[in-house]
Amino acid sequence: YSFTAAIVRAPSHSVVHGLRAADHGNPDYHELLKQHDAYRDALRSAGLETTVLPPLEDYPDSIFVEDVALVFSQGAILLRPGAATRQGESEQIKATLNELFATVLTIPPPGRVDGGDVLVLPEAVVIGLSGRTDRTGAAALADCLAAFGLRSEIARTPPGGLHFKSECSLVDEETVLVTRRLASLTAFAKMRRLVVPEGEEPAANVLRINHLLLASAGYPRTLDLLDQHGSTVVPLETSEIEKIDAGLTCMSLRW
Ligand code: CIR
Repeated sequence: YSFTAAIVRAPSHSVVHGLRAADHGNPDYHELLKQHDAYRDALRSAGLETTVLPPLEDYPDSIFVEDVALVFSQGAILLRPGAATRQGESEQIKATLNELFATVLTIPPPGRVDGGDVLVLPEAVVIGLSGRTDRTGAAALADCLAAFGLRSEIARTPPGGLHFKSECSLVDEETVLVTRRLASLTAFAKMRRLVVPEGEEPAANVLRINHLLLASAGYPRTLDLLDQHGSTVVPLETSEIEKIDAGLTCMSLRW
C-alpha cells in the first residue's frame, strides 16, 4: 500500500444508470460528483500524483477504473471485465496504461476478470471467482502475475456478492478487514482479521494508501473498530456510489 501515483476517471452524467443488483434509486449526479471530488482530494493528501481521465458517457460504470486493469511497479495488466456493458472500458484505458507503464500484459479471450475481485496481500494476490471473474480469466491472470514475480491464489466470492473485495480489504501489512462470512478464508489464515460489525457489511471495502486509511463515513461501528486498531482513518461519504454497488477501492488504480 505504499504508492506514489493513481489514475481516476471523472464521472459521466450516465453514472446514474450504473449497474446494480438491487435498485434503491439512482444516485444523485451532483452529490456523486462532490463525493468523487472528496475522494480525489483524499488521494492527493495521501501523497499520490493523480491522473484524471475524462468522463465516458457511453460507459455508466467507467468511474470504477479498478475493474479494468491492475497496476504494479513492475507494469500493468489490462483486464477483460465480466459485465457486458463494461467490456469496452478496457479499450478506453489502454493508451493511458501504455503511456505510463513500460510493460502492459493482457488477459487473452475468452477469460474474464474484474479488478474488484483481486486483492493484493503482502504475500500473495488473491483472485476471487465471481459472477464477473471466471476460472479461465483467473488462470490467465495468475500467469500474468507470475510474470511480475507475484504469487497468486484462487478463492471464491461469497454467493450473492458482486466482487470479492466488496467483502474484504487490506488494512495494513498484517491486517485485513472482512465480513463475517469471509473471516475463515484460508488466504487470510496468517493475517489479523478485523470483522465488520453485523449490519455494516458495505463498510468492508476500505482503501489503504501510505499512512492513510480511506473508509466509508456511514458506518460508525466500523470506523471505531479501525480507529481502535490504530489506523489513521479518513472517513469519506459513499452513499451515492453504494447505490450502484461500489466502494472506495473501485474508483482508482494505485501504484
Ligand atoms: C458494476 O456493477 O460493475 C458497478 N456498478 C460497480 C463496480 C464496483 N467496482 C468494484 O467493486 N471494484
